[in-house]
Amino acid sequence: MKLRLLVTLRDLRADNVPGRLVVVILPSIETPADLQALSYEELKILSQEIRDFIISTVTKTGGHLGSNLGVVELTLALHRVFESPKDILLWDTGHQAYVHKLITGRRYGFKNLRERGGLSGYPNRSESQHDWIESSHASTALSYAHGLSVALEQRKELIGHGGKRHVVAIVGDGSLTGGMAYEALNNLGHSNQRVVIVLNDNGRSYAPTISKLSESLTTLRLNRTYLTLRDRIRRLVPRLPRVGKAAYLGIDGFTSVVREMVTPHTFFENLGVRYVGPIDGHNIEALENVLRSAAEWDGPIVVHTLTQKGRGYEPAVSDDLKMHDYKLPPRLNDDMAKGVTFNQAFSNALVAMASEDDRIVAITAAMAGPTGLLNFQSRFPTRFFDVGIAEQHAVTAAAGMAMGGLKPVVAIYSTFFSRAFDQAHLDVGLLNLPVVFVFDRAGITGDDGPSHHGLLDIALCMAIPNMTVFAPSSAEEVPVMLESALSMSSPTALRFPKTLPQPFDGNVGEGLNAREVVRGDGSLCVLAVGKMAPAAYKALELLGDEARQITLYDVRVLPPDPKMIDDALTHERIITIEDATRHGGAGTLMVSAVRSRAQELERPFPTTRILGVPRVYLEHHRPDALLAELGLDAEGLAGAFTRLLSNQPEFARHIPESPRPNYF
Ligand SMILES: Cc1ncc(C[n+]2csc(CCOP(=O)(O)OP(=O)(O)O)c2C)c(N)n1
Repeated sequence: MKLRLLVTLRDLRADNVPGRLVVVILPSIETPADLQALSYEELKILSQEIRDFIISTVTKTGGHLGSNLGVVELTLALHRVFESPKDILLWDTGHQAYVHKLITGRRYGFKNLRERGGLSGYPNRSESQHDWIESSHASTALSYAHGLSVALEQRKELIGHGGKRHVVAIVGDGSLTGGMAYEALNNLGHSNQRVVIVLNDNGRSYAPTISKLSESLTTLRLNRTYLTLRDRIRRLVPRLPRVGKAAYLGIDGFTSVVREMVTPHTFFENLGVRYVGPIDGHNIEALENVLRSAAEWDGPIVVHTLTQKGRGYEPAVSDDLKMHDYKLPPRLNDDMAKGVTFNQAFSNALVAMASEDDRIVAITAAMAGPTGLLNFQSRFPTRFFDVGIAEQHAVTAAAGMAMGGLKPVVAIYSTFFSRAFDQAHLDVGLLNLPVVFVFDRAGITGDDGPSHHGLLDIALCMAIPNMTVFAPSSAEEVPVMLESALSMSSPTALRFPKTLPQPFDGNVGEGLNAREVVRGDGSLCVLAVGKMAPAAYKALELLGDEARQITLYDVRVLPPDPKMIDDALTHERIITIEDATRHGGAGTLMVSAVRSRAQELERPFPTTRILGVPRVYLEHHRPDALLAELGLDAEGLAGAFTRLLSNQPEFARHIPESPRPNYF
C-alpha cells in the first residue's frame, strides 16, 4: 500500500506520539485534486482521519456533528468524480459541508469554528471558491442548481451543451420535505435541465424524517429481498463477457421489477427526473461508479445514497437526534438568572395550558426538540403535528385548524418565519385567525451567522395589520403572555431569545399593557423590548445618580400600549431599544405612534433615538460580543442614554450599514 508521509508536529493527531514521524494523510490534502492519487485503501484511512478530526474539533467548538460524520465517503467520492469549482457542488442547507471544507484547504480554520476569524458553520463564498451558496435555510439547492444549469447552458459551458461543467446538488431526505425542493424537482423534470441531484438519505431530519416518500425510501433500504437480489446481480454482471461499465446503470433497470414494488422511484420518474439507487453511501468505489454514470445523463437525475448519521462516533449513533447539533453548555456568568430558559418556560406553560384546554394543538416544522415541543408531543401525541421542513405549509395548516375551531400554536425559529411570511400575512392575517406563533431564537443568535439571526420577525409581524407581538423580558413573563395570546381571537406571536434570561426587577405585567419599571424626572423615557429591558435596567444601575432622569418601560406588547405612548410624550427625549432590525421594527412603530399623538394633542415632539440592529448581514460571532459591538449591552446603552441626556449627537456606528445597491 502506497501511503503518504507528510506531516508536521502541528498536524499530529492526539493519538500519535509527538515528535515521531507517523503516517497521516489528511494534512497532505490541500485541494480536492490531492484526492485523485489515493487508493481506495488510503481513502478508507483518510475517512477515519476526517472523522477523528471532526469529532475532536466539534466536541470542543460545538456545531453540526452527526450530519457531517455521515457524509465523509460521499464528499470524498463527489470531489473525486467532479472537478470543483469548475463543476459546481451545491450543499443544501450547508450544515453538512465540514468535510467539503476540510478537503478544500480550510483545515486550520476549524480551530475557531463559528467564531469570528474562524470558519463559518456553513458554506461561505468569502471563504472559498468551492462554496457557491450560503443561505442555510433548507431546500433551496435544487432551485439554485436549476438556475446555474440554465446559465451554464446559455453560456455554452454546460456538459453536453457546448461545455464541460456539471451542476450537482446534494440534498438530505429531511430537506427534501421542503416545498421549494418539490417545486424545483417539478421544474427540473419538466424542462429536462441537466443536474445531478444526490439524495443523502439517512432517514433523519433532526428527528426521523416526516414524509411518506422517506418512509418508502426506508422500506426499500430495509427490504432484504430487493437488496440481496440486487447485490447478486451486481456481483454477476461484471463477470459476464462483453458487459462492462455501460451495463452498470442497466442493473437498476434489471432490478426495477423488484424495486417497483417497494420504491418511490416512480415518484421521481413521473416528474421527469431519472432515479438511480439506492447506493451504499459509505462505499466510495460504488459511489464513484454511479456518480460517473449519472454525470453522463443529459437531464435531471437523482442518485439515491444511503448514509448513517453520526457514523463512526458511538455517542452520536446512539443519541436520539444522532447529535445533529453538538451543543456546548452555555457560558454562565454571575449575572445570569439561575432559573429556566425562555424555551423551557414556554414548553412548561404550553403543556399546563393544553391540559386545561383540549383545543390547543402544536405544530413544528421538523424541529420539535429545539422549539421545546417534546413535552407536548409526549403528553398529547394526537394534538402534535410535525409537518417536515415545511414552514409555509405549517402556517397555512395552522390557519385551517384555527378556522376549524382549534387553537394552533406554531413553534418556529424566528429566522425561519420569514419563509412563511406570505402565509402568515394572507392565510392567517387577512382572515384574522387566532394562530399563535412562538418564535424561539429571536434576536442575535451568533454562531450560525447571518442566515440564523432572528432580526426580522418584529418588522414582518408589524407589517401584518392585525398581528400582536408579545416580547417577554423574563422567563416568568412567558406563561402570562402565552395565556394572553391564547385568549385572543386574532393572530399573535411570542418572541424570545436563546440566551438565558438576565436578572430583572422580579415583576411581570398583564394583558396588552406595557410595564413601567422605573420612574424618572421626565428628561428621558426608555422604551425597551424583550430582553433589552433587563439590559436597560442594568444600564441604569451603571449610571448611578444620572439614572434619576430616566423612566424605563418594558414595552411587552406591540403595537405599543397607547398609555405608554402618551406617557413617553411627556418626556423631553425618547430612546427605543430592540434586538432586531431598527428599520421598520418596534422603534419605528413606537416613534411613529408618538409623532401622531404629538400632532393630535398639539404637543412638541421629543428628541428620539431608535436603537437596534443596522441594515447589515452580521457574520458569525458570539452573541454577547455582537450585542456589545452594536452598543446593545448594558455599557453601550448607558453610553447612549448619557449622550442623549447631554444632547450630544448619536455616535457613528462601529458596524457600517450595508452600502446602497447599485442600480444600472
Ligand atoms: C427552512 C429551514 N427550516 C429548518 C431548518 C433547520 N434545520 C437545519 S438542518 C435540518 C435537518 C436537515 O435534515 P437533512 O436535510 O436530512 O440533513 P441531515 O442533517 O439529516 O444530514 C433542519 C430542520 C433549516 N435549516 N431551514
